[in-house]
Amino acid sequence: MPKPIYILNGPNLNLLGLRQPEVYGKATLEDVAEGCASLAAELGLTMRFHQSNHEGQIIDWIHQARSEGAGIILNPAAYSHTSIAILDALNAFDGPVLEVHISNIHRREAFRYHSYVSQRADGVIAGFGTDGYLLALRRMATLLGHS
Ligand code: CA2
Repeated sequence: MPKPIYILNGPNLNLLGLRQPEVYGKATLEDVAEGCASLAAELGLTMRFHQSNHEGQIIDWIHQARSEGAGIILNPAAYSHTSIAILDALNAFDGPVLEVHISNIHRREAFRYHSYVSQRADGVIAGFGTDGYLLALRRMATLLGHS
């Protein structure tokens, strides 16, 4: 059985589609999970899709992916800009890591310009709305030799 792609989402992304549609769009996180599941199946991949508002939980999923995951797609949300702990966890993971941001973090407040996670990411997608998750999955398939 091939290992799944871990698609991890950080704090407040459970509110996706419910508030600030002008920044993050109208799709809910459940819509994003469904879109990812159907594309993953098309690409011959399996996935585990998670969201947490807690840094330690995200780190625990990254640790789990060390033995159970083929790759990680991560929208760390605000932890992108603050979390050396998530960077350290990702540095202990051997497979591909892709970072996704729904909004273009470089066209927003200056405190969003820097992401600790980008130092480990094999690629970064920002400003493509929730399509960024699908683009990241396609790239993940290429990196894992599934396309
Ligand atoms: O653009 C992104 O995907 C972000 O990772 C989203 C984070 C933000 O802190 C990053 O700078 C960029 C915020 C996620 C909060 O999501 C919400 C969605 C709807 C309503 C309120 C928050």
